[in-house]
Amino acid sequence: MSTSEELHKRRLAVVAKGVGSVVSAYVDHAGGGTLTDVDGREWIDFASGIAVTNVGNAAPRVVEAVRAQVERFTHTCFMVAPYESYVAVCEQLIDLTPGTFEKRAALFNSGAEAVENAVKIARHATGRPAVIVFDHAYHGRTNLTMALTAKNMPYKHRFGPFAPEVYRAPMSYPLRDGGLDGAEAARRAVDVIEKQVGGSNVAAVLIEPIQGEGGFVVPAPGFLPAIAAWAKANGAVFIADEIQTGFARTGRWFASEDEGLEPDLITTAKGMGGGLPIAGVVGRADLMDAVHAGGLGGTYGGNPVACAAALAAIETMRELDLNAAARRIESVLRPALSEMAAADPGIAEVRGRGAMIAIELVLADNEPDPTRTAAVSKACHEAGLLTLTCGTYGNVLRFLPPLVISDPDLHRGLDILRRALLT
Ligand code: PLZ
Repeated sequence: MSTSEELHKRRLAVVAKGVGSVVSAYVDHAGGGTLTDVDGREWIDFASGIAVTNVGNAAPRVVEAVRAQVERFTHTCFMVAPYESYVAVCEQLIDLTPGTFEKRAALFNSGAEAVENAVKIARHATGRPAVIVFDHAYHGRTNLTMALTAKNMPYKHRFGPFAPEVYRAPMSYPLRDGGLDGAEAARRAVDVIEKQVGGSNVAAVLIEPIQGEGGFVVPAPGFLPAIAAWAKANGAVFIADEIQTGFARTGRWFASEDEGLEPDLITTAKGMGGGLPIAGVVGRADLMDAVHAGGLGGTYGGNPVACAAALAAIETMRELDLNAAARRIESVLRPALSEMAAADPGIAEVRGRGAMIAIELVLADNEPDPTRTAAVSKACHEAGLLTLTCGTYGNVLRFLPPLVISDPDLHRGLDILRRALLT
């Protein structure tokens, strides 16, 4: 078998440079809270493939369901010849998302595709053009979702022109907005929307309840409900992008639940598929069903193998109570990180919820410290802990362990981080 070094050489000759990797160790197998590379080295996984393997890697139920499904049939295209598992995944989405109103769902392949479709649905249902997004938002890499995403490098640089009718409002970012409370931050955003766009032009307000790539930004309490109330009062569709926060990651099925939100539409992906590519849009039946037959779809959307994996992943989340597991992970991570922050003036904040926790690294006066962030992350990698960075300023270290990670692995990871912060 090839070593990581050999594989990396082969890769450099054939894989486009635009596709990066956080580490250059090549994976051989993975399970629970660890990855093992082809050189036999074990890594503690604080990344979950970017918040995907909530049920762990190669989760037994998922493996079995996928195996059984590929033996029956791999693909018929739901738009050609439908099958039960697609319907069953939609039933689960409707059951698990907040809101007791009548709902419908549709399945896609990726988060970006789900976001694109949520916007299509909102525009079609309202007959309006404008989409409101927020500072630091991340919604994907396709043309429309690049427009919706805030950060230029690496996501948008020289990839324009971007889709029109996308407007950006200020986010509630307690560490960096002068301490506005939720209501004040919402007023500031609404003022921008009303003055620069006009409420009656707005098809949708799209927001991550806790921002992911943008820096694990948790808006001040009251911000999200106020924005949702404004959308409702103005006939705009409130879309929660729960692609990163969804499926038990934050200790609830969806992060929207924490503030009692009932979004009109929710986009889901990542954790729902247990590692297989599947995404969904779920929400109000009147909006979803406004679109004419044939208006939504795609060759692979809700592929039967991915649907089987999703059903097995959801069953695993219920069976192992992974919402409780995410809260337990927070109860280990948060105090340990807070202790590190108390001893280290370079850690401005510990924030997040459940198993979606981050630290923001700064210099004096809260100036972002991306250099140290990259160095700490690299030191973690060298010691065998897989961590990710994020944030508009590249100065946030985020922790996204699989929800089935063991306590010893969590503590081993924290020990590595503690040492890395000293480098
Ligand atoms: N919305 C909130 O977090 C994906 C992207 C990593 P896709 N986040 C990881 C990268 O550098 O490409 C994401 C998200 C939120 C949408 C998406 C997009 O989901 O499945 O990557 O298309």
